[in-house]
Amino acid sequence: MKTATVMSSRSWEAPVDFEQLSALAARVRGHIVDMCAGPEGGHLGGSMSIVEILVALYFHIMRIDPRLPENPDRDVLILSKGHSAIALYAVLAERGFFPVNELSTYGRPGSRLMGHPCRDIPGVEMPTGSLGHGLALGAGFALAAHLRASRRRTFVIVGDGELQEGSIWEAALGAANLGLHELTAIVDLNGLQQAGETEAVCSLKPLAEKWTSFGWSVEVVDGHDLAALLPVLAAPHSDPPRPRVVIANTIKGRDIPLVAGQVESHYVTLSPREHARMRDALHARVETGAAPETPGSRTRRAPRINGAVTVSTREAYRDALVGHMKANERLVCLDTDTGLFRNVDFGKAAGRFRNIGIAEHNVMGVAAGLAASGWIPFVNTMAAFAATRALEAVKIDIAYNALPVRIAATHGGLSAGHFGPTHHALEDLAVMRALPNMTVVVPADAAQTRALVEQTLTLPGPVYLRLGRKATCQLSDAVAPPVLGRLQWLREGEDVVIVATGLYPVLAALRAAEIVATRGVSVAVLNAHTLKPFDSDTLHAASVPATLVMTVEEHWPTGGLGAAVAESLSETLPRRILRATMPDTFIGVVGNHEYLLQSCGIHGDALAKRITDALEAGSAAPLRCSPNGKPGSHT
Ligand SMILES: Cc1ncc(C[n+]2csc(CCOP(=O)(O)OP(=O)(O)O)c2C)c(N)n1
Ligand SMILES: [Mg+2]
Repeated sequence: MKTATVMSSRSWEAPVDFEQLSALAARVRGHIVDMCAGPEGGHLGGSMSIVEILVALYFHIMRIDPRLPENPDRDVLILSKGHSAIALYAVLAERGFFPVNELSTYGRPGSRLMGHPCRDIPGVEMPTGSLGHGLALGAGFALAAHLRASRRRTFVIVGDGELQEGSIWEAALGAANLGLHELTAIVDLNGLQQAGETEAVCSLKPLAEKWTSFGWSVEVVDGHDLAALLPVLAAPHSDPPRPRVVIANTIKGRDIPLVAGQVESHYVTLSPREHARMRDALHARVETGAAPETPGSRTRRAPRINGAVTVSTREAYRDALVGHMKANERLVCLDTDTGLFRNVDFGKAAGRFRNIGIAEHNVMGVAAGLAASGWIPFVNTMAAFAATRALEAVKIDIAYNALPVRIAATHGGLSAGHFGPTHHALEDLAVMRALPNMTVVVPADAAQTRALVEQTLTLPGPVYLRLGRKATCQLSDAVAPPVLGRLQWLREGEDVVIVATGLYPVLAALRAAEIVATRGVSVAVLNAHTLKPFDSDTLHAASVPATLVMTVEEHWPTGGLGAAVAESLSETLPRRILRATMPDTFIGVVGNHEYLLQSCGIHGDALAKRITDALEAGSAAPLRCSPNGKPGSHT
């Protein structure tokens, strides 16, 4: 096998062309700004802070060859702070892993460049985005090199806010104990996380001493100074051999006027004007391939949804909670650096809001302790992290003890859109339904969120509230308020019953009902805003005259709404059930929420086709209208 000899000839011993590296860094910054002007925007601040680190690694330090990405002796980089993916994409493209003009596809339907890195992208070693994973992954790559006596070096870039995750410190302890001296962690010490200053949220001080006490050798460096960075990163290992951490002082949003050093740089979607201003400011006169589309020129391949887009369920939750906290002194709000409550005025309830930091498992334990002491904690996190990373604490500390913790889980289902699979929550309903004492609620819109948050306030046990990300149209303008624990009738019908959960599945169900109604099939539509406890009474009443029941949800096939309906009907009223879910495969597609649902068949036309196909297949004669408007073969 060709190995080191065909690897990059670059090495620390080679002369450094600082001018070339600086020009590369400027080009990379230009690409980052361009990507933030795309339809979905991007994590600008944390990408700008690691530009020089990535340029130094990929263009001078790491032994890599884009033509041999699988070479077992290659050096490895894990971007543990995966939200800075656009910086990595820009550097990988410049380094030749894929064409530079592919960067203009970032975040768009059909692209492979999603909001967080995934393995389909040449040069990306491991998918990241859920913070706190990368150091353990890096330890694995380093251990692999140990086992085959390879010269491989492994680098892991972690955020300073990310250091609040307990898994980082388990990995740090473990790597030192394994003697992984070829492992280098680089802390992007930009002093900011999503919701504020890292020191204010959860102090890291004394940071160097912490790493030293975990058995690491520590170097502190200016993370934007290539002349300082290169020798530190190049040093093969410390003496005595230990894993090394490079604490790089950086500036979030570096070089970007108005937002440099500001928390506002965290995530931005640039208007064409802002984009032009930032490009000018960067003085980056570099060709980057296709120009980013302006918002007006986008084609949306989404289901047609009527109604003005107004407010998201997560904002409705936030506003409702703040109101309740002012009125009820037992309510506490625990945040995990979601940024949702940034600049919110809690008034006299201000002392009962705490940002615990990026520490989802920890926050569930804190919430359980508070609840056991008589408080009613609301925990804000993303659905993906609540249902998996924090699960053991949710199960053992909260659910088993039936404590009144409310888990407000944003970015439910596919609503994280182009952020990609690390941020999608498609198992959460199954997981939360499986836990004893848990109430599981999925409001379809803002008004339902307000109503259901209020109705859950007095529940003695825990509640899982699945929320979305972006503003949507509102269903409630046309329907009665929801009643916790009850299925909500949205449309009457007799031949088929569709039960849907979440706004887009509900809208798709209503559309499908309209379509098949034109063929004389009468369809009832029920909104399942409460999945547990499940309202078998209403389901059964609706299903008695029907021959077919369909469920529609943003979830894997197992354990969600389809399962709840099947469990309920199979006990006393067996019916044929069609489940519209995500396919039981990894969804590597890039696109916004609506596009992803469309590609998984959650839209009116696809559902209508499944219904008519099923009815035709189940009947002796093809589907035909009878005089009373019902299919003749289904009497
Ligand atoms: C487990 C997990 N929790 C929360 C988030 C949401 N999130 C994305 S970036 C971010 C802030 C990260 O701060 P830091 O590590 O300092 O990186 P920087 O923003 O400075 O690049 C948060 C909370 C996440 N991606 N993963
Ligand atoms: Mg930071």
